Amino acid sequence: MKLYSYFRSSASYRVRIALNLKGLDYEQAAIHLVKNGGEQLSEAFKTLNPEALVPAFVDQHGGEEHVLTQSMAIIEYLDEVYPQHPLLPADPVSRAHIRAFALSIACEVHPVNNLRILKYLTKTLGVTEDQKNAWYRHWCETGLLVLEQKLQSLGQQWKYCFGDEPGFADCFLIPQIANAQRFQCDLSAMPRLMQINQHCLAHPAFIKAMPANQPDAE
Ligand SMILES: N[C@@H](CCC(=O)N[C@@H](CS)C(=O)NCC(=O)O)C(=O)O
Repeated sequence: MKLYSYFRSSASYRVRIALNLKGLDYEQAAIHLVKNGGEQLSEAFKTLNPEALVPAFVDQHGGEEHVLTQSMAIIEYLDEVYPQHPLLPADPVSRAHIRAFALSIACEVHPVNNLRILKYLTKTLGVTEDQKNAWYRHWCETGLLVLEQKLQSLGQQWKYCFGDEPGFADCFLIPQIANAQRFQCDLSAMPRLMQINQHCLAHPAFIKAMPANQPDAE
């Protein structure tokens, strides 16, 4: 199996965590999102993923090779095909809550702060660097604060988001926190998220998935 990724890409980071939690061996192909005008925009990469986004994931299943895209679809595929260390519980209500948590990151926080959006703000709309960073922090802090409140309202002292084993939600949360810290977001009102982050960053699957530990890290 092969993961097309960029060390700093949080969507790729989600998939790396899931692969590592399942103990799967995978090859990585680096797609540099900045160098060479953005390698995700190359014709070669767009034949794999016409959306020009990482990650893309290649795996053999049913005797054929498949190219999968969209981190959540890839992670759900991994969970369905490789049952070791299940990422989602069996109970439909818990699954819905956990997916909602992950979707808050994947659909509400991440897309408005993606590289191409930030580039459009500065290069096309003439927004300053400071204004761009304020935009980033606003959407990231707003989205993460809701997740902090959700977890606090559960009143649980689990080690990870939804239990004492890391799972689906943690695959999404940790990369978003890494991005938030890179953009110097204020996370002081999120003690529960920070506690989970600390636990995850001490776990071997997360350590192996960290941007700094990737072959293409700069
Ligand atoms: N919803 C997609 C998002 C993928 C995505 O936005 N990837 C970013 C890196 S985290 C990317 O490739 N950005 C390239 C660009 O903005 O040009 C997923 O979850 O896979």
